[in-house]
Amino acid sequence: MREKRSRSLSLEKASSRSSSSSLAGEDDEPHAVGSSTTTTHPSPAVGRKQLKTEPAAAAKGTPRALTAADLTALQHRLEALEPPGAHSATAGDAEREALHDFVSALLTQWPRSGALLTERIVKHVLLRVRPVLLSQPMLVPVAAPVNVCGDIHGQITDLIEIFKAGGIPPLTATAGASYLFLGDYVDRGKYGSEVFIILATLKVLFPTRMYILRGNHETDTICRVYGFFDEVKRRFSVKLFKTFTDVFNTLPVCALIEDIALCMHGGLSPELRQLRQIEAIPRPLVVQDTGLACDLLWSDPEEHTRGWQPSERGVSFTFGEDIVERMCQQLGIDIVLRAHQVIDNGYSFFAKRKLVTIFSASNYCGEFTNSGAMMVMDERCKCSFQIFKPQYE
Ligand SMILES: [Mn+2]
Repeated sequence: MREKRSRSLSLEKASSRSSSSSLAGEDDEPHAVGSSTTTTHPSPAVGRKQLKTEPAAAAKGTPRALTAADLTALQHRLEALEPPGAHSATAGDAEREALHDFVSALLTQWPRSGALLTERIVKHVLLRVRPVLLSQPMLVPVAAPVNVCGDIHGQITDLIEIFKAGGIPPLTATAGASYLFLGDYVDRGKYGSEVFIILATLKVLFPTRMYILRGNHETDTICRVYGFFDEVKRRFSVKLFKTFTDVFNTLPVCALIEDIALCMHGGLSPELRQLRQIEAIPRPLVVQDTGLACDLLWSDPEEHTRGWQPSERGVSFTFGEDIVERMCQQLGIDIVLRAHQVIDNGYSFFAKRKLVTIFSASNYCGEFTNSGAMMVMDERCKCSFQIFKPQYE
């Protein structure tokens, strides 16, 4: 049996604007999730705050706004990095500092910093992150506090807004929330390379503060249809696309937050009986058209249905509220957190708040008017939502 968990989960309906306002004045009535106790703690302010850490460059006294010369100097440092290999199994201090400045520049100086993303540095980050991903389990344990984000799909400005709101993970292992991304970093949007490389670099720098799950788009065959293959071929090379997919095949498919929240990109699977089955999925994994891993990446909840039904996607299944309730009980979890479906308000509840869908690409593909959302789970597992209104570029 699994250990009795010491934490319970509570959800708050809350939202904030893309301005610097906090939650004050919003609906801060706490709502219980499942059988857990409703807390009466005041809502934490999760409005747009300052970054929890300054970029490394700023900490060292250099100006925050990098000049063209600064960017060129950083590019030279990146180009000079020794390729990962037998002589550099893990990143040394100088390399970590260069990677930190690289990711800080991408997040704070975009789009000027886009030129830093050369084939050489992309390959470097991909070779570095793969062993980090493989060193952690396929069902990766995550501690609260944590910010949980859904689909990004190459929309780098949404990713930048997320980190502005939640802070860039600090170098220290103790302060600030971790991040968990639920997959679908690439395809559709223009900047899949930037989005994935930013997250992969943060994974290399903060392996226990940054978690990236696999989405159904982190797959060779899907990328060839929905844009990422063309993006990488046009901007870099077909060879580099293979390096990307070698990393995709090592991404974990599920996370478990504080033993109470099971997280994946798509949803549940009729084959899932015990969490151990997820841990046992071998890597590198080429996702098949059916089976447990396929369902975790592809399935959807469906209102007004019961049981498992064939999905209109042509892959995997939909599941009703009865399935969520039964599987929460069977697996010993309070809630399922997933992404995979565009939602007007960025998030939505299902099955009496036993399942939450989180979608983080606002104004998705320029075709939807949806907001993006990030779930903010504090150290007591109290949850609220940060909403990102579309910016209509
Ligand atoms: Mn998806």
